[in-house]
Amino acid sequence: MPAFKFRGVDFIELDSLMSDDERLVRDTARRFVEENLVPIIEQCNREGRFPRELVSPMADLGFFGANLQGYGCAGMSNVEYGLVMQELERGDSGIRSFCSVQSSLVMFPIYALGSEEQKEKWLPTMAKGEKIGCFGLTEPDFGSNPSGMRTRAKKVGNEYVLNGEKMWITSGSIADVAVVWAKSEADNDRIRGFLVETNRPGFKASDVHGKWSLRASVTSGLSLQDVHIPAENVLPKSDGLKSPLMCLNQARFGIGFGAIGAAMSCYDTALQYSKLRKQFRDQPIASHQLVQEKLAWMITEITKAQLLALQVGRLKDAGKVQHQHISMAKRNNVWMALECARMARDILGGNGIADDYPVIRHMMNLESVKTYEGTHDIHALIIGENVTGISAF
Ligand code: TGC
Ligand code: FAD
Repeated sequence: MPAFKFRGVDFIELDSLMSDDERLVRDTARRFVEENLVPIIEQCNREGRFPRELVSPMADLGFFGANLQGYGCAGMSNVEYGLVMQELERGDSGIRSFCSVQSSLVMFPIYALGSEEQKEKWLPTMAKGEKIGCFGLTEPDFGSNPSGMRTRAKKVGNEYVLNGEKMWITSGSIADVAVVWAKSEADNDRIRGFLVETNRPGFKASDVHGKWSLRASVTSGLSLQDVHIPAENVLPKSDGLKSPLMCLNQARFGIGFGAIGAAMSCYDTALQYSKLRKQFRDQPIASHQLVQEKLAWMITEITKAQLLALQVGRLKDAGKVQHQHISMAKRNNVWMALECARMARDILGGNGIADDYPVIRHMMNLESVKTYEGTHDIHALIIGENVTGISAF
């Protein structure tokens, strides 16, 4: 069980900027995490086990495809969806990852780029958590630069035949369906999205072992060797690299909120610990100026991150968000959370490296979050390109 009970972090009455519905969604997700995830997460992390038993209860709360309308989805606003991500990541980045992939990287492309038949077939069962999805963009030789991908789709009669390798795929080996991005020979090698049922001959998922980060999340390599899929499995509205990037906007937005959750967990743990731990003249370490400076830095940066995420969410709900806004939220808030985790780890001293406290797990997880969905530096270049008009990739 956790050392301290989480008390929420709201320094400047941010709750007053939220509607009753938004607070209700946040508090419901918070209670779910407190009651269901927090009690088991350290053990899952030790065992390197994804807590699959939480999929159905998360579905019951409408977490999958939460900000999509119809097809059994909850129809939440983007801010509400972000707050769910924040609370899940307060529990563990790996569980938020699962939800990001299911919602933003599999259900969203089907919703935005799919045919009516594809939507009817997949969205209701995915919303219920009965089917699980994964998103295959990254390849062994193409991470930050997915446009170079080698995976290919060849049209043969009424089928496509897919060949290629994907790497670092969240939920790969537990997925029922993979959204695979491939160059389509029939479309002058334009990148298109394909729905590949994972039980098709020639499809193989092999888990990555030895991870020191996101241990409660499944990460796999995918191999596709002459995988035949019916022609109707192509996402009809997918066209070029902008299609997967559109999906990444949704997931990066969720991370912009999610990382705040991990930071809040680290800050609140460090604050409570610092008031109890005594060193020198029987005084709590919270009474030392250097410790206070760290706590002040953390609460200030968390507050700035909360404002940034909320405004980006408001823009998204108003249909005005630009992808560079989302890049700023992802980049800043993950960096901020990782710095908070490192400072909290420091404040906990030796206890900071043990899983009696959630801090070291968040710190290790956030190293992945800094890298996936566009690395910290790639997002700097996206913002840099936007403000200068010059691409520096
Ligand atoms: P570039 O020429 O700049 O763009 C190609 C086309 O896309 C358009 N575009 C976007 N559209 C929508 N949203 C965005 N964010 C967009 N960014 C660009 C662009 O206008 C262009 O459109 P058009 O009409 O001219 O074709 O492409 P580039 O090859 O130079 O690359 C740009 C770059 C580097 C920003 C992009 O490749 C990139 O974002 N790289 C990072 C890769 C990445 O984020 N991979 C993530 C993999 S999935 C993952 O990590 C899941 S983790 C899940 C979890 O567990 O939570
Ligand atoms: P590289 O692209 O090789 O980058 C290495 C370093 O070089 C980075 O510091 C980067 O910033 C820097 N760099 C690269 N290009 C430039 C440049 N032009 N200028 C300056 N610096 C540069 N992918 C999926 O498709 N689906 C998933 O579900 C998924 N889940 C993941 C889960 C985990 C746990 C992890 C770790 C990754 C996951 N990924 C997934 C892959 C992830 O998106 C990539 O790891 C990420 O995009 C970076 O690619 P890379 O690892 O190949 O690093």
